[in-house]
Amino acid sequence: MRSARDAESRPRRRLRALAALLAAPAIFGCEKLPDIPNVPPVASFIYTPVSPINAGQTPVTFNASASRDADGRIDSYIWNFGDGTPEETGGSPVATHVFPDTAARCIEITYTVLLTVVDDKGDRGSASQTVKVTELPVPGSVDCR
Ligand SMILES: [Ca+2]
Repeated sequence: MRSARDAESRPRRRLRALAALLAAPAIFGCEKLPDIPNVPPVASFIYTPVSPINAGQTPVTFNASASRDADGRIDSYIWNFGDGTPEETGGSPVATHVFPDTAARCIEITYTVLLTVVDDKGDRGSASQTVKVTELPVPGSVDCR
């Protein structure tokens, strides 16, 4: 008697399991969490010295340590010094740069330095600052007069 009942209920149990399986996507489909969007990094930097910066002479240290990524980390720092030199990419937040000595004399040239930081998800953030570079007088001459 017992075995007969078992035999009868087995297909019914299978049917119930199948129904649950088919219903599962409908029940859990709407509960599937959406992908959490990445928070892009925020770029920030300082540089020293600020003045005087002499063309072809003064090494300027740029420090992007204040850059942040709220939900991850910054993998690379891309520096565009705005003076025609190639972009510099590195994993360190600190870069040193000497602005080129151009043919110009006795003037101040303003360059725009652009920093782009890339986080561990490949998203980017940028910040820029202007840097004033002094073109010195012709070598040998005392001043610009
Ligand atoms: Ca991020």
